[in-house]
Amino acid sequence: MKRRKFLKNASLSGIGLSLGSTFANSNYSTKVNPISTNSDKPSLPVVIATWHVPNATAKAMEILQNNGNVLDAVEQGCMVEEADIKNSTVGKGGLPDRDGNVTLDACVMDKNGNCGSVVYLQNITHAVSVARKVMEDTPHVMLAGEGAKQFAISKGFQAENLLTESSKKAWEEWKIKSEYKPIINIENHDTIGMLAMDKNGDISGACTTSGLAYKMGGRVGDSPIIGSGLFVDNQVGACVATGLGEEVVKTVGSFLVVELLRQGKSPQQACEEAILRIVNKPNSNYKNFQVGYIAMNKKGETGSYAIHQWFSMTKFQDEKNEQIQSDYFLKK
Ligand code: SD4
Repeated sequence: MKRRKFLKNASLSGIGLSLGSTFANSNYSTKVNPISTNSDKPSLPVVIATWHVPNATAKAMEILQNNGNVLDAVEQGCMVEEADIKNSTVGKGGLPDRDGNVTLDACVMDKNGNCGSVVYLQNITHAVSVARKVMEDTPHVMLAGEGAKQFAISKGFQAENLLTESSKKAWEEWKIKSEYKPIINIENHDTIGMLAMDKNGDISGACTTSGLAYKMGGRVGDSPIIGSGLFVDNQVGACVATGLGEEVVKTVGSFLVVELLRQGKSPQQACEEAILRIVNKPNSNYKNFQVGYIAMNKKGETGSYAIHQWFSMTKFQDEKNEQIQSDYFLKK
């Protein structure tokens, strides 16, 4: 089975840490994210997203090139992955918790600093769109569980079963041993976090995930937590995270990156410092988990950094929609 084969292929550190083996085993050419400099002024619009999601970035770019709204761009980009049942970490087809329930976390943040979020949402594929509705149509920032689901239904979202044949089979196989380890398992791509800047220089961001496979019932990760999984400050820049959410939450990662941008760090430097904040904690167990950040500053410069190899971002700019392998901390 694909997932099992993937785990078997895991080679990082010999500890079963599975990070983007697709990239490890493919002909994908290694291009480490360069540090942008002030001299080569990036052209706009620009879209970046965590992992290899060219269809998602293409959708977002299409909207921006047609002078669409930057929030529409990130929402609709993320919706591409939510609807893809082959993506086992987002929306329909996402791997369930240990009880077999698919529970989604998502958030959006716009150029005016408004935000909306849903946590522990069940039966609705487009969690990112529900998060946007929370932002736009309620006085709140965050809705959870049954309340979030009922709100979505009241807004016309269809309730459906998000557990596909294949995710059900994977869960049933997992149940045989029922071993939960805080491992980040990535097949083709993962949680999608997306940041975009339109041609006027305005930024929005979105993030959506089914969270960690076989998590405890009720578990919520970093992805829907404003400041942890995502933060946008249209004056300064934006950041979105992927990986072991608990570690991102403990360092309020995305907010940290944006504050480092505010201090004048480049997106690359800011992502690196936020990763160091995790690995330099006393007794950090960082060899056993992955965290990756992507960031963008107000000039449209971008950066990314992760703890382990094989994190990548997809970047669409200047007609080029390319996968850029991220630099990383743990070098042998
Ligand atoms: C979470 N950060 O729920 C998400 C999962 C993820 O790579 O990004 N996995 O913790």
